[in-house]
Amino acid sequence: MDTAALKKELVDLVASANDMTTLENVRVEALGKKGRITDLMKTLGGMSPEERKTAGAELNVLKDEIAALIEKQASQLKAQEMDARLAAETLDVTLTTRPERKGSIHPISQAIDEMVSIFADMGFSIAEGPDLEDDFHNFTALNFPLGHPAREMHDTFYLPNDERQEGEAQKKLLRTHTSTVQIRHMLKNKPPIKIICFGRVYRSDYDMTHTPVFHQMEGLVIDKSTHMGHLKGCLMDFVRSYFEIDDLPARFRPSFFPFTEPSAEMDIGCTRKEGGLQVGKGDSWLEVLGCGMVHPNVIRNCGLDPEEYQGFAFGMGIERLAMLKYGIPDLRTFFEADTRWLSHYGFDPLDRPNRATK
Ligand code: 2NM
Repeated sequence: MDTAALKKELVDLVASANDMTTLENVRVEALGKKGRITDLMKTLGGMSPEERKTAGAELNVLKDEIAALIEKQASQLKAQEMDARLAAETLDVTLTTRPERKGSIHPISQAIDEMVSIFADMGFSIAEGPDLEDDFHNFTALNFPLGHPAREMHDTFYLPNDERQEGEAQKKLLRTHTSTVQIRHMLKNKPPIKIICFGRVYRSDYDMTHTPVFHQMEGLVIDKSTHMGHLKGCLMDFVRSYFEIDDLPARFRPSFFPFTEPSAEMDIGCTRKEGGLQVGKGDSWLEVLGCGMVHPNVIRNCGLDPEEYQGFAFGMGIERLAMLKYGIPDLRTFFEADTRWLSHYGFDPLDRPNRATK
């Protein structure tokens, strides 16, 4: 039995195993159930007691030596694998932003971020709802009676008729305003309610100042004694904060919406010269939003008692407010996804939404 030759052979095999799979194969070949050393162990039975003693001792030493070598080789291979992984997965956190990356925040997203920041500070939460709506949530619950001309005024996109539809209230449509979100919120939550919502709205209308899709922001406050003074204070604070002008003048003009009574439109001060427009104290007025005290019928339609609860709501077009703040002249460019427009009017992703500093 030439254990010296076998040892040399096995030591070379272990040393040349450059990955864990090969090393495991070497281990099986040397020490496995049918391995080289194991096979020799099995011959011990046929030996004389004298021979068996020396050969057995030699084989045991060889077995331990090879096992130790495999162990050592395995830990070296694991260390090598880890070094290679660490090298491959290195992340240089000192790298600056890459100039070839031209992504920017769309002005609509920027305006929404700024609005969220302002209303969050006033204690509002964000509510959400579906774009695909039904007649009940878009019109009926909002006090638009059946056959009311205001339904047609909205240039609604209706979905093709569906035989599963049971009646008018289930008629599917694309929401014409985000007030649907407030209706859903009131149906599911108890006052006090203090929410804002943002989203796409759809109206079949296309000209210089109208696109079939645009974005709205709406707010709703409902409690036992919420009144018009709260509405005025909240919206004054909002426009001054949003336009970052502490003494921005504002006025409320009577208006009409089916879902509010009384209803009003809010104007802010501005100056117009040579076709241009500047927001701030001036000789002219500019309409920025609609608002009012939620109609008792709407409160009742949402399962609340109008004798107990009342509140105010408001709504505005986000494109319009973004155009005014960021000096964007043409509404339709918002939807063209022109990369030159985006890099000109877009915002740095690393900017925080800017806020008026008091
Ligand atoms: C506006 C103007 C006035 C409004 C009303 C409601 C609801 F669901 F509470 F009745 N949500 N939004 C509202 C009121 C919207 O947009 C010009």
